[in-house]
Amino acid sequence: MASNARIARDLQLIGDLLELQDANPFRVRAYRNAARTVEELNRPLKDMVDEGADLRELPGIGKDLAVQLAGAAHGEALDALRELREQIPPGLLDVVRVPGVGPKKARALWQELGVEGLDDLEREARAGHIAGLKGFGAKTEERIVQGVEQVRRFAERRRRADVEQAIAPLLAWMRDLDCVTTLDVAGSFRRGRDTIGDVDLLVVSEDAPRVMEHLRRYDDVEQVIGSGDEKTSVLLGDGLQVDLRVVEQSAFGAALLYFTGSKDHNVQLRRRAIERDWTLNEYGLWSKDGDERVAGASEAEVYEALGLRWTPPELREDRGEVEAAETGALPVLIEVEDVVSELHAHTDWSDGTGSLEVMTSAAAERGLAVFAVTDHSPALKMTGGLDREKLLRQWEALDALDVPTGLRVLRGMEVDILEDGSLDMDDDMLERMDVVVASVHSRFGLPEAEQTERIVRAVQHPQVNVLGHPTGRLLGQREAYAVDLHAVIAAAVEHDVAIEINAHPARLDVNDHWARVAAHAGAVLSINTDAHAPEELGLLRHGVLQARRAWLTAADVINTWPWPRLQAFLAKEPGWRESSDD
Ligand code: DGT
Ligand code: CA
Ligand code: CA
Ligand code: ZN
Repeated sequence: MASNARIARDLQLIGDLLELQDANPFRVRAYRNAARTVEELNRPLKDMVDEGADLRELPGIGKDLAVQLAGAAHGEALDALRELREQIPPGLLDVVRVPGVGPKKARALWQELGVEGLDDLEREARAGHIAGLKGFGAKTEERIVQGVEQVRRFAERRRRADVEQAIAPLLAWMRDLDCVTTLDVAGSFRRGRDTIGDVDLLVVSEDAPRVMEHLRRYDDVEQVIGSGDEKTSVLLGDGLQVDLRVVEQSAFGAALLYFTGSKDHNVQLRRRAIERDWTLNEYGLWSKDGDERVAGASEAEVYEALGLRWTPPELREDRGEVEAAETGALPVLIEVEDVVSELHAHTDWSDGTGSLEVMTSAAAERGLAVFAVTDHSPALKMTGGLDREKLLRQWEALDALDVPTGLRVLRGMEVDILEDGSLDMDDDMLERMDVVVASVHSRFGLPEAEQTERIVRAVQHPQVNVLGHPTGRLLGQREAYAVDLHAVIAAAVEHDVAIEINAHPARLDVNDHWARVAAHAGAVLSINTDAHAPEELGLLRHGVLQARRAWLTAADVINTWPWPRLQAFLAKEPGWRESSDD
C-alpha cells in the first residue's frame, strides 16, 4: 500500500529521470501531469482501485499509466521507475537537487564531464571546468559549490533521538507481521552513537520475501534503493535510509554481531577467529573448511567461542574492549536506574515551563532522591534569568514548597560564565546554594586560549560544582567552541568540579570521547537532563548511553551517589573521594 503523496513523488521522479535521459518532452510532461493528478485526488488511490474505479477517467491518465498506478497503489514499484533506476547513476539525483542545477543541467554535466554524483560535481566546479560549458557560466559554477554543501548538510547524520522517534512507527509496522519472530535495530543505533547515518534492522523470520515486501509496502517508503533475498534498503519520506536484513534463527547472534559493528570491532573479532583457524561472518563462526558452524545463534555464544566475555554494544568501537573482554576487565557500565539525582533543571522561574511543584513532583514520580532547581542567572536576559532579589524570592517559595516525600530539593542555579570567566551572581548568594552549575552561553567565538582561560577561571571558583555542557555544541546546528578541554578537565580535577554530560539530545555534551578522557584524568562526571519541562526528565537515558560509551561505571557519576557522599562533594569537603559503599 502506498500513499497518494508517495505515488505522486515517484511519478515526479520518473519525470526527472526521463529528463536526465533527454526523453521525449511529451512523455516527461505526461508523468508530471499524472503526478499532479494523483496529488490532488481527495481520496486514497488504493481505495479507488479496490472499488474498481476506472483510473483512465482521471485527467492525464492513459491506459498504460492506469495499469501502473493500480499496481503502485498496492505498493508495487512503477515499471518506468524501476527501469530508469537501472540506467541512470543514482548519484545524479543528488546532482539534480543542487540549487541552480536541475535535470537538464545535470544531464549536460553527466554527458560532458562524466559527473555522476556530488563528489564529481564539486571537483569539477572547483577545478573551473563548469563555467565554460554551454548554458552555464561563472556565476552558476559558484552557486554549485555552495549548493553541493547545502545538499550534503541535508544528507548529514541525524541525532539518535530523532531517529528513534522517526522509526518507532516503522518498527511497530514490522513487528505487526506474524512471520517476524525477532526484530532488532543494529548498527550505530544499537551502539548508542550520538548521531546515526542509517538504520540497520535485523529480523529473524522463516519467510524473508514476505518481510522484505512488508517493508517496501510501508507507507512512508519514499524510494526502494535495492531489494533482494537477504537485504532490502529503502529511503523514508524524510530521506532516512533503512537497511533490512532477514536471517534464520540459527544465524541470529552472528548477524546481530556483524550488523551492530562497529566495523573496527568486527575486524578484531575476525582476527581472533582466524587465529583459531575459524572464519567469522554474518552467518556464524565456522570451522576452516566452512562445513561446521561453531557458533552463531546468540552473540554470547560467538564471544565465548572466541574466548571473550559478551561485550555491551556501546563499547564495540575498538577502543580496548576486546582486550578487556578477554581478561575479564570489562567495566560494569552505568545504567539509567543507577541515577538518583538531577542536578541541572529549569522551572518557570526562568525559561522552563513547569512550576516548582510540577518539576519536583515529576522528579519524585521518576524515583529521584535529589532534585536541584537551577534556573538561569540574569545575564541570559531572554530566559528571564533570576537576579538576586528574584532568587531570594525563589528560595522563599522553595522553603514553603510541599516537597514530595522521599525527595530532597536543592537550591541551585545555572550561573553564566561571563566573558572574563567571572560568574553572573554575587559570591554571598553562591555560597548559600547547595549546588552551582556554571555554563557558557555567550561569546562562543573567543580564540581558544581566551576561551580556555575563561572557563578554567570559572572552574576555579570555590563555589562551582558542575561545569555545564562544557563544549557548547548543538548537534547539527553549532560546532563546539574552540577550547582546550584537557586544561579544563585538569582544573576540574584540582577543584572538585564535575564535568557534565548534558543529556539533552541536541547537546550530549561532553560527548563520549571527552567523558572518557575526563574519567581517565581523574575527574568525576555529572549526567543531567537540563530539563525545561517535566517530561524532559526522561531525556536522562540519552546521557546515560553516552556515559556507557565512555566506559563509565556508576561510581564515576556523582548523580548515582548516596546523599552523604554527594553532599560532601558539593560542599568540597575533603574525603568525598573515599566512599564507604563503592
Ligand atoms: P552509521 O550508519 O554510519 O551511523 O554507522 P554503522 O556502524 O551503523 O554502519 P553501517 O550502517 O554502514 O553498517 C552497520 C554495521 O554492519 C557496521 O557497523 C558493521 C557492519 N558492516 C556493514 N558493512 C560492512 C562491511 O563492508 N564490512 C564489515 N566488516 N562490516 C560491515
Ligand atoms: Ca547504520
Ligand atoms: Ca547500513
Ligand atoms: Zn545551559
